[in-house]
Amino acid sequence: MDRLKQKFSEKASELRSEIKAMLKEHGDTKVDEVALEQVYGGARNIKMMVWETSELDAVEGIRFRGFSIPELEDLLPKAPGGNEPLPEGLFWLMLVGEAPTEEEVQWLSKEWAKRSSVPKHVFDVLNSLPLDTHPMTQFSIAITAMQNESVFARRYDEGFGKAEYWDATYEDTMNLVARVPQVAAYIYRRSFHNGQHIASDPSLDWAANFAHMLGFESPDFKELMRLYMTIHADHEGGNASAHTTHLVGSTLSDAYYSLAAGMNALAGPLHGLANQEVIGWILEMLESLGTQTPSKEQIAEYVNQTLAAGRVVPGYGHAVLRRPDPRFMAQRRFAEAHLSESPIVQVVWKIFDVVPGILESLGKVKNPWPNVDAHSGALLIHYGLKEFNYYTVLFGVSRTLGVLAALCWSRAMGMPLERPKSITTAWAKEFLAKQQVVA
Ligand code: CMX
Repeated sequence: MDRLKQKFSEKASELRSEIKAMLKEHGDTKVDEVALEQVYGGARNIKMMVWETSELDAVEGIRFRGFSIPELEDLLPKAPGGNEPLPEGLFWLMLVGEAPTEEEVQWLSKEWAKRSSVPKHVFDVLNSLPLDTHPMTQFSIAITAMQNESVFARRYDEGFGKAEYWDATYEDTMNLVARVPQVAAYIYRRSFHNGQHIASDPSLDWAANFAHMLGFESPDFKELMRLYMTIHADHEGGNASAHTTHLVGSTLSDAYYSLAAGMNALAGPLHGLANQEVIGWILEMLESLGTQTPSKEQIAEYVNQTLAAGRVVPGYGHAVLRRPDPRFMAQRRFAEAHLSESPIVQVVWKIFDVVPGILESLGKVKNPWPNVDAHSGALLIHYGLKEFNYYTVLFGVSRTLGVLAALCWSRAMGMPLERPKSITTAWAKEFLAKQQVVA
């Protein structure tokens, strides 16, 4: 058993016993009440699942195993000479709840490099798709195409027992995390660089190797990828990509099917696709205004036109957060350190000055502040990654870390099939009528 698996196994066995004892004593304790508007309103805020790897606070933002993003920036090991946390470190932290040492992170980089070979048929499947197939469609298909390699599915067919589910899921997770950068880079080079692919360099860390395979060699871009891959990885369990992965996984679909499903959820414009929408919207704005350096008044006018057309302002608002997203602020700090003079970054900062006031004045937007997607595109454009319909794949590569670490926990805890109750409107009316009779 490898060292991370061993550690995970020990932690999981401890927590399993704790949960068993807790449920035995307090299993019938109420932790929530549900109002009708929550049932009709996208299940906001209903506590109905367990997600060990991270927790979202509406005001403070995301905490990974209790650590905020600024804290992670201090806590997690960096690449030699680098300042940004290595995503390997975050994965380790999410999986076992302890920050790894430099040596453990190096071990993990090597372990993923060892497991990173993608079966040839996956590239054949990708090559059979029209070149203009959306990169997220290609990504989802490629993940599903790898499913024939699932250790979980094979061992399930062989008839293995429940107690071993987590072990096979760990193997699938490690293999998938190791492979998704290669798959994602292949999609990028085939779609936008005439199929001129770049071989992996296993001597690099996971994010730097991804940057290298995409075709970006500057040390700053590699640093950006380390930060990007860290901050997009997890956002507790209720967001659409995480929850979808969890739901599909709860049927004992393996990690490949579960991740592909989660990626299909990420591809929606109200979720991960917003990162492509943001930059598309900014570029449309600049073209429509006929300037690369719009004034705040011009931006405000364009925002009002967007709203008047019945569209949302992409990159702003959030179902849970009620302050500027710390993931936005982390990217802003990166931009201040590396590219504060970039014209497109300046535009993003001016939008940040203008949009919250306008959204607030509508009186209905619960969170007028920027989310993670408001900044990322400007950073990528600056470094030359301009094909913005690819951006959600970057988000997806990172999100793989969080949702699969969480799937390992769901398997280790023996989480059951997820099956909440739905109602009809007729049931709601009848229920309300009965309540009134009682009152
Ligand atoms: N622009 C315009 N209107 C907005 C808005 C925005 N950025 N954010 C919310 N609103 C509107 C909603 O559309 C809703 O309007 P209606 O009542 O007319 O339907 C109203 O304000 C209330 O919505 P809310 O409770 O504040 O927000 P929700 O929890 O329903 O939705 C989200 C959250 C993210 C879908 C929404 O803020 C949005 O559409 N934002 C733009 C898309 C975006 O950036 N998505 C990425 C989120 C991060 C991620 O998951 O990756």
